[in-house]
Amino acid sequence: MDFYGHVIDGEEAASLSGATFSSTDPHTRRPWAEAALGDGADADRAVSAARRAFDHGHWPRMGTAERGRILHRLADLIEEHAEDIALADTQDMGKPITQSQGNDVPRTAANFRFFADHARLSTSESYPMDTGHHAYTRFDPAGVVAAIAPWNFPMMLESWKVAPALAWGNTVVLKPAEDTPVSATLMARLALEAGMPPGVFNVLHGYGPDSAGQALTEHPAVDRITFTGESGTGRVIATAGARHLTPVSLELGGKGANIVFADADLAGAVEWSIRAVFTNSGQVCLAGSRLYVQREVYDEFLTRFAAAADALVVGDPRDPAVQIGPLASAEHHAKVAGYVDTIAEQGGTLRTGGLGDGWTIRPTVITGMDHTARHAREEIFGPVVVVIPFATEAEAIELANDTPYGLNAMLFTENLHRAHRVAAVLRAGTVWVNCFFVRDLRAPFGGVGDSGIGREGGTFSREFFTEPKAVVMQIDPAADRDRPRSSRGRSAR
Ligand code: TXE
Repeated sequence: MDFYGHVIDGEEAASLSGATFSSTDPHTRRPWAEAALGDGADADRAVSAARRAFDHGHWPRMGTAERGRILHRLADLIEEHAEDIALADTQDMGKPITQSQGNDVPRTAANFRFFADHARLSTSESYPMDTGHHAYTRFDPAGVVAAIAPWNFPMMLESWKVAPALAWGNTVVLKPAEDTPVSATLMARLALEAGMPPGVFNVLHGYGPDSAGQALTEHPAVDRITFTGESGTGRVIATAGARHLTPVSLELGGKGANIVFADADLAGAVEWSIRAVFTNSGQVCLAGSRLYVQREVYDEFLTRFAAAADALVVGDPRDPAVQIGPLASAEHHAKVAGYVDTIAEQGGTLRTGGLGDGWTIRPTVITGMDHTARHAREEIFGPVVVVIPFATEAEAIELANDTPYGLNAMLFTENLHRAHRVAAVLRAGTVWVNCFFVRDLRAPFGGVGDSGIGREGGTFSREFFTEPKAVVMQIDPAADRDRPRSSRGRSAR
């Protein structure tokens, strides 16, 4: 089995304790890679390296163009190694290879390119003052960023944190999820090859509680914590951040409402709804796993939707024909299987799907279930959807908003007025109209309620990963002198 170490201060390293853990391939259900198992001492080593690189190194002081060149080179290398990286994520967590290669790797490279350019081209506001002064804003890097990532889109979600943090001149310690350690080490190796100075981008492997993750979030030398994962874990991490008043950005779970109105283009609604719930075998925080369909088209939609779900190819995720792979781990499979086993108990009917071979769950469509049932309220994080009819627009909005989550929602309609009207009142960080998963990296991304705190993307990432600073400069001493003594130096605004 190949070994994947921490990457600290430009060196690939074993843990100080020598401990390791293995990653299991969910298709074969056998270990396929080994990684260093970090603890508090390793976290301290990684944070200290990042601290030194920030306090004394060249990276935070480099121009954005120079940093950008290195980040673009990294994006090129990621594309050159697309096959290996995609296979690593697929073997680590079972996602179909067409998705890791067709979506995750290109989006990872795009994230590095976008944030490199965004930092370089970004402007800052300046305020000419009537007092003969001029105020302007600087966006100085925040310092050491701890990035804690989940396993569902390993490298892609890691890059969504790492790319803006680095582009804005921070140094980073990334802790990938324990289910998916491999691509993080690959990314750090490529960063060094791209010319990133040692200590700027470090990778620390290990678990969360009482392990590397917890130690990282509690470390006093960390200046920002960015986390994607479960809402409960988000609460623990927010508490850890509070101890040192470290700002946190939390992208947490979701239970996306997907509303199909009777005036929708039904073929399009079926196609997008299939993607919305079965992409990545349903292991997506944005999954449209509550599907509300207007009564007039309910039967027709359901017939087409269930047939399309049934037609999805389940199997070995390395086979390019396969659309649904196994779930990421035995534990996660047990959780999702628990929901499948209790469909009848919760008043539902299994329209199609159910348990598959090994750790797979076949695309599962549930009907007849009340909106208040567990399956319709809790984040299942698997290929399981509850389909519920509704009568009016007002009812659809009420059902969609009746959730502690608020990451995203989808709606399908051909009525322009309705599209804007409903999008405006849905309580969610993102609303997709007649589409799903389409992202503009300049737009805010994040959730409300139990789905998180803060937004990232474009200037929203800049806000989080920098310390905006106001500089006020006297430009015209005469203008200040001419003002009454009592108001000198005070803003006219
Ligand atoms: O998440 P965790 P898990 C949801 C999904 C899934 C459930 C559990 O419903 O079934 O969460 O998945 C690190 N201090 N999502 O257990 O625990 C951990 O090591 C510091 C939604 O994988 O949140 C890993 O790197 N770090 C989600 C990361 O947190 C800690 C994506 C995520 O693990 C920590 C994934 C601690 N105390 C799961 N505890 C989404 N929003 O997309 C854990 N970690």
